Amino acid sequence: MLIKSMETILTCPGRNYLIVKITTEDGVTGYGDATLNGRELSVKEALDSHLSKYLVGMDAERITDIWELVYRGTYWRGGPVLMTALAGIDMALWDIKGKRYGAPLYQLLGGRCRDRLRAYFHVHGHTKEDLADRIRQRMEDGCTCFRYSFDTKDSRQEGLYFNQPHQDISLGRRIEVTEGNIGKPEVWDTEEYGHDLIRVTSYLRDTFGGSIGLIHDSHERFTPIQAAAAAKQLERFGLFFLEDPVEPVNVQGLELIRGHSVTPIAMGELYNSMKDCLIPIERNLIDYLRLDISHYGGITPSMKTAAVAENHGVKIAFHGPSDISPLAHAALAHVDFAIPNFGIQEWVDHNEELDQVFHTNVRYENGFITIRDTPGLGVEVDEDAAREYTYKPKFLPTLRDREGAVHNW
Ligand code: GCO
Ligand code: MG
Repeated sequence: MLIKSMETILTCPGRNYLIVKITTEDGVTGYGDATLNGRELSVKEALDSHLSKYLVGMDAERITDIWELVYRGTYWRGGPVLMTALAGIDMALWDIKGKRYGAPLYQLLGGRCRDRLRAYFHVHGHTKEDLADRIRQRMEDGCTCFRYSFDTKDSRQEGLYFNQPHQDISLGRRIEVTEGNIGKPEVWDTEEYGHDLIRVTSYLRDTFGGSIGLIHDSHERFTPIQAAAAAKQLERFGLFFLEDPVEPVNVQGLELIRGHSVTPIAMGELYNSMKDCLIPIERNLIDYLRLDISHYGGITPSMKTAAVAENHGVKIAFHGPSDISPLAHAALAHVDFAIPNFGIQEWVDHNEELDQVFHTNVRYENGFITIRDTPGLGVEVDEDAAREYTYKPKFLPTLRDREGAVHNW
C-alpha cells in the first residue's frame, strides 16, 4: 500500500482545524488531526513543504517505521509544531490501516477493555451560584463530572477577563483574540484567584455533596508553594483531580505538592514526548496523564506511554478540548477503549458546522462516550464543506499581573 499523496486541509467550522489526508496508490484514504491552536499555519507549512516529501512512495502499512523516519530520521525532532504534524500523519496512517483490514481502530490496538468512557465537560460561572446552576443544567444530560472555572472579582469589574476566556463558549460571550485586539492583555491576580478557588470549591461541595466529580485546571498559574497550599486546602473537598498546578517541567514543584497533600494531580497537555513525562510517572508525582494525542505525535507514542503509566498506577485522561478536531477525539477514544488504565475523558459539544465537516461515529450520550464499529477512526470528512469554512486567523490570549508583567494563563 504505497503512499501516493499527502495533503492538508485547513478549515474553520467554528474553530480552526488542520486535517491531514493521506491517499494510497490503491485508493484508500486516511485522515488525521494536526491542529495546534493559534499555530495552524506553522504546522501546515511543516507538513506541506517538508514532511510530505518523505512520505510519498513509502508503505502506508509501516506506521512505526514511518513514525521513526519522520521523528528521528529527519534530524529535527520534538516541540509542539513538529509533533503535531507527526500526529496528523500517524492518525491518518492508523485510519488507513483500519480501513484496509475493515476493523475499528480499537480492535487493532488490542480490543475493548470497556464498554463506554466516562466523560467530563467544562462549566464556567460568573459567580458560584451561577456556576452551580450551569452544573445542574449539564447534569440533566447525564454528566457526572465537571471541570469548573469562575470569574475572579477583578475580572467582573473590568468586564473583560474570564478564567480562560477563549474556551468559555457556554457564556455566549467568548472573547476571541483576533488581529485587532492581539496586544490587549487580561489582568490576573493569583492571590485573589487562590482564595476564590477554595471558596467556590467549598460551595460546590456543600451544594452537591459527594455526588459529582470536580476537576479544576490551574493552568500553571501557581508558584510551587502556592500550588502546594492550594492542593492541601482542596484536599477536604475530594477533587477528582487538580490539573497543571505548576509548569509541566517542574519536577521539584510536583514533589513539593506531593509532600503536602493527597489531592490527585493531573498533567500532560504540554508534553510532546515520553522524555517529558517519564520522571513524573516513575516517581508517582502525577495520578492522571493528560497527553494531547495531537501534540504528542499521535496514537503510536500514546499507546507506548500509556503502557509505561499503567505500570506505575497512573491513569490516562487525554486532553480533549474544542481546539482539537473530532478526528483527534476519535483517535483518543479508540485508545481509551483499548487501554486498561483509562481514567476519564474531557469532551466537548458539537455545533452544526462541525458536524457538517466531520461525520463522527464517536458519540457522547448520558455522561458516557460510545463508539460504533466502523473501520479506522470512524470519522468521515466532508471535504467540500471543510473548504467552505475558510481559515480565520485567531490568536491565543495573553495575561499580565497587576504590575503589568506577563503571567502564565
Ligand atoms: C484543557 C486545556 C485547554 C487549553 C487549550 C489551549 O485542559 O482543556 O487547558 O483548554 O487551554 O487547549 O489551546
Ligand atoms: Mg488543561
